[in-house]
Amino acid sequence: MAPKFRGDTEDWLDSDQSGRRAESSAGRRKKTGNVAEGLKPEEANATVAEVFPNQSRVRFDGTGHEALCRYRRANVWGHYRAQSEERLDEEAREKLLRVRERAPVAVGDRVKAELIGGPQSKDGVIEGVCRRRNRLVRPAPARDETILHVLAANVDVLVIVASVTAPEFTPGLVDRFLIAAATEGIEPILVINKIDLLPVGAPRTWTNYQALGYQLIEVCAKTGAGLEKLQPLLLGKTVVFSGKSGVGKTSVLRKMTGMNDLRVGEVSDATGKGRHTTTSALLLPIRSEILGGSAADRWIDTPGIREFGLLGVSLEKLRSFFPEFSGAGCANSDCLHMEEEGCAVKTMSRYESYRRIYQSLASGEN
Ligand SMILES: Nc1nc2c(ncn2[C@@H]2O[C@H](COP(=O)(O)OP(=O)(O)OP(=O)(O)O)[C@@H](O)[C@H]2O)c(=O)[nH]1
Ligand SMILES: [Mg+2]
Ligand SMILES: [Zn+2]
Repeated sequence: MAPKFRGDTEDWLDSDQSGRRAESSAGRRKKTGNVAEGLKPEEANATVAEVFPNQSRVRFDGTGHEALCRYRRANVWGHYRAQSEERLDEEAREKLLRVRERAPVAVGDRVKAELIGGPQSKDGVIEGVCRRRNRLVRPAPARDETILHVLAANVDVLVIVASVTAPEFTPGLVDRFLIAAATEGIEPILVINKIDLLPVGAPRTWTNYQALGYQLIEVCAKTGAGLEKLQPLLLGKTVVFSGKSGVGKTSVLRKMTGMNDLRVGEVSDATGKGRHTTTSALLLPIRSEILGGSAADRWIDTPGIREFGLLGVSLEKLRSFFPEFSGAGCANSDCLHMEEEGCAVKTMSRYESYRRIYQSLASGEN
């Protein structure tokens, strides 16, 4: 098994490339310019299925053959930072030029790969990467700088998984995911799992999302209840499952695909400490017959996260991600809903979430 990321951003660089780290950022920027365009979509022949420090596992179109690939550095180096940034405002773009992605590709990236040594070979080289349609990205705190952690690229649907209990439902992470999805043009679906653990008559604190117009589905991965509503929304699409650890992302995927070899968080050893949870984003190897012959082969499981920092969201823009606020009738249309007198938003259901995100953005924490 390939080694895991140690949090070192440029694990994937060979020594020649590492030498360039010393260059001024301006010099580096210039170097990235000429390869940032990437491949044309029709030049790609594979999708990145899993990313390791110095290589990635890719899955070839058509055959489904997989190979562990290193990077053709001249083509891949420098490409990775310049993607989907035109969507961001200038301040955010400037900031992005100063941070780097953890790896040159992400799960879901479309690439051109070549096998080394015959069609059955398990080794290859990534020759180039297509420009991304979008990406689900968060700043990941590293030693003394911020690096970007791209959870997945070229995503149609983000399934935000939360659970009734263990861990308990909290709106903070949900709202951050909703903002990230809106920023990148990804359709969000909120899935509340472990509905079997909801005591009779207990309040459903998540129903306000439905009232706000978000797609919300209550499910039970244990029995499969509710999954018949979820599955049709995901067929033929690139879907990322994200949420806190333990909410049941892998369990839901397992139940929907019948892939029982996917690892879920069961306590497995004698001391009760060993948990087999998802450790890296993974494009599931869904065989077409599993889902009735559809092309739904791009479902991505991700490891649980505790925090999701936002990129490219200014304080002024933040309120636009809470569209219900605009109908609240604040006296002042420029109201940021923080210190203003007569603000009408402060009693609304997502206000607390808004205030927290505003404060963390204002303090530079994303
Ligand atoms: N009661 C109940 N337990 C569930 C349900 N779905 C999942 N679980 C349990 O919740 C635990 C965590 O499930 P996972 O599927 O590993 O959760 P995950 O979100 O993939 O976690 P990470 O991989 O760590 O991010 C396991 O013990 C599951 O058996 C459910 O619908 N009901
Ligand atoms: Mg998991
Ligand atoms: Zn206000």
